[in-house]
Amino acid sequence: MKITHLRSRELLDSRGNPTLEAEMTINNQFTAKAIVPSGASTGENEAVELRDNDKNRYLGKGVLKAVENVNTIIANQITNVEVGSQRSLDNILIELDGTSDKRNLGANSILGVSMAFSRASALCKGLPLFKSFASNFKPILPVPMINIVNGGSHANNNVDFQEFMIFPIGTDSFSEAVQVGAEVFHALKSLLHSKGFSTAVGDEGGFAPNLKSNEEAIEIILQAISNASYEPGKEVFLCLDVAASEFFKEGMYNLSSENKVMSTDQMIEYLKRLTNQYPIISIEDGLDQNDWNGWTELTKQIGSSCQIVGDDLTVTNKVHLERSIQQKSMNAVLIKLNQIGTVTETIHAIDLAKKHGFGTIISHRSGETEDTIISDLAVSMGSGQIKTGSLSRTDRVAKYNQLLRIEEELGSSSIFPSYDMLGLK
Ligand code: 2PG
Ligand code: MG
Repeated sequence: MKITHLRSRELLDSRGNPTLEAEMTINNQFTAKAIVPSGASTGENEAVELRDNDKNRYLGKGVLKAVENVNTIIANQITNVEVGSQRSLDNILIELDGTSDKRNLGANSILGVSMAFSRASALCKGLPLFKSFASNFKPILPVPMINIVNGGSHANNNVDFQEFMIFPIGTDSFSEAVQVGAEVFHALKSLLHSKGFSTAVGDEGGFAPNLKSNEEAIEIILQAISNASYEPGKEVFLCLDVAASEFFKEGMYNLSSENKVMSTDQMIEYLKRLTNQYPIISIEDGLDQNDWNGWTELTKQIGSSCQIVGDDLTVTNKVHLERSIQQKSMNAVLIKLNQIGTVTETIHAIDLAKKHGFGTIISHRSGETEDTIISDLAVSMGSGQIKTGSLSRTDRVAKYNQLLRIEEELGSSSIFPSYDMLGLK
């Protein structure tokens, strides 16, 4: 495969911030584009997203330098070069950048090119994208973690936890899970409206009502599940992204909506009580990204009955993932392409996690676009789970729609995971 053309441009993401699109042609014939997402509650150890910091444009958030890096440095290096595989392309990009966190060229420049290559090379090989990432394909659709209430740094309300999600794992297919999710979403909207709460949505399309506490959010979601005629803990479970790094200050967890300032042990007790009281099947970033000992204790205390997911802790990076395996810090990992910056390193993180029996959840960022590569990646890698926001806002719904298309294409051969298959109890 010869890369015959590469160019990049500045577009906007779902928050109205600039982001980078790369467009690549292979063999003068197969052209594909890819757009890079962007996070808000980013982990300290994520690969570096290059921004212009020019206050005269887009409040300093322009990505023209990153675009320029693709159009010059990267294009000069890879245009008219034969590239055998995703891995060899990504190795070229990693070497060209030369830093461990991609701060030279920017993870956004590198990832845009890496993702565009995934698409163009799949076209070239005549493979659907959802069959093109893993060497041995199994037709597994992911169970969606559907965001329905937003808090933390994704919303302008008093709720401390960042994401409250529903997990329709007790359904028979991906399309049924989406249907159940949408019915609960609408039931929640009516319920919030009847209680006089705002039904405006946050960054990921979930509602962002001004609830008094995290538990009030859980209670109201459980009510919405029942109102939609489903049974919490049977068809539909709850997942949380606590995003605890966002409210960890000077060694303490500050839950301002609940007027609580807690130590690590108290935070673990609090999360444990929530999992005992409510049908919570998964907790992401329950503790701060540097509270490694706390994570090991949290996993020891509740990991046998609840999925403990690392996001800021592991940032899709093999080094941190290896540490979490050694220290038994968690039993599942969130996977975000732009945390590490190439498709190959993302695949390696998924493979490593799977090898050690960890769950894998492919994830969007809070700043998204119409790009749906994560849907294809989730199926191709057989991740079993995906987190891609709510069932509103086109940047989120686009991912669900892509998965519905893939499900249709796979037909009766498609598999929708059960609790056992995902190792959940
Ligand atoms: C997260 C993500 C996505 P952000 O914390 O898991 O939901 O948020 O992209 O802002 O880091
Ligand atoms: Mg998270």
